[in-house]
Amino acid sequence: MKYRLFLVAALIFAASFPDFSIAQAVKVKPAKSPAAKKADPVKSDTPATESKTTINKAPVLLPAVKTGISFWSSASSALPFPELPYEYGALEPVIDKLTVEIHYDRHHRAYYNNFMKAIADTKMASMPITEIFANIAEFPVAVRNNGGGFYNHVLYWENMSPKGGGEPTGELAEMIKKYFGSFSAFTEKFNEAAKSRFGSGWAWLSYDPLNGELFVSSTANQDNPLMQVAERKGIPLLALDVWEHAYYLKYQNKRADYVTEFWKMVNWPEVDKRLKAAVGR
Ligand code: MN3
Repeated sequence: MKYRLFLVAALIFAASFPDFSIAQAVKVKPAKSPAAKKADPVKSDTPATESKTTINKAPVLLPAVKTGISFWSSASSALPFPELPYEYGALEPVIDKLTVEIHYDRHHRAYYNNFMKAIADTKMASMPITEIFANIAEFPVAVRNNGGGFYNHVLYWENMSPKGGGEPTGELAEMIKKYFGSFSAFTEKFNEAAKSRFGSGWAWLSYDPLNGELFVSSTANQDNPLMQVAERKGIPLLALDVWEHAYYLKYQNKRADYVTEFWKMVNWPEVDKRLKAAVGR
């Protein structure tokens, strides 16, 4: 029933933006109430990104997260800063309380604040963030870095849970087996992507709507698979932040240990929800 509503909304949305692919017509959930808190902008550790501008018109892909597709499909300037879905110390001992607090309340919030500043009074203010990502080569690098930083961390926080860990079940488990051979082969591939990303960046499990495959990739800085500049584009299902700020206090230079421990926190039901929304079921 609600899917019919989603479809209508998606069609209206698509009609408003004729350049969009209907691939965006994925499920919409109600957005959480805005909970943006004011905070002093904190200096971000976002580096200048070397702008590799491969012009390739990607379909606009709307990912599904708890914050909902209606959340991401609204005008970017109207997006609130989502609340952390648990307490700062909830991921201990895998990720320590101070790291989560600094990471969420300073780094993530700074990306959000800087993104809002970068799009203010521009045509981007009224564009959904996914549309900005799909055309990212046209926009200033501050939008790429801070918009990516804002979006990526929302997925990261939501794809972890104090009750996380174990293995996925159902369709997600079946697709992982189909495309990677086994769950352990998948985690090995993902770990390798996370560990071998030179410098700062992200590791991803994504769904490719063009052929229905799952794939693992990594991106530099705050790029993500929704961006026009991504080597392989898809709908992000699982995100792992491998910037040093995500793990350094506890793990220091041992990124591999952080990556290994991450699996204990993965919120598989959330990842499964993203898959279902991406596939369109
Ligand atoms: Mn981070």
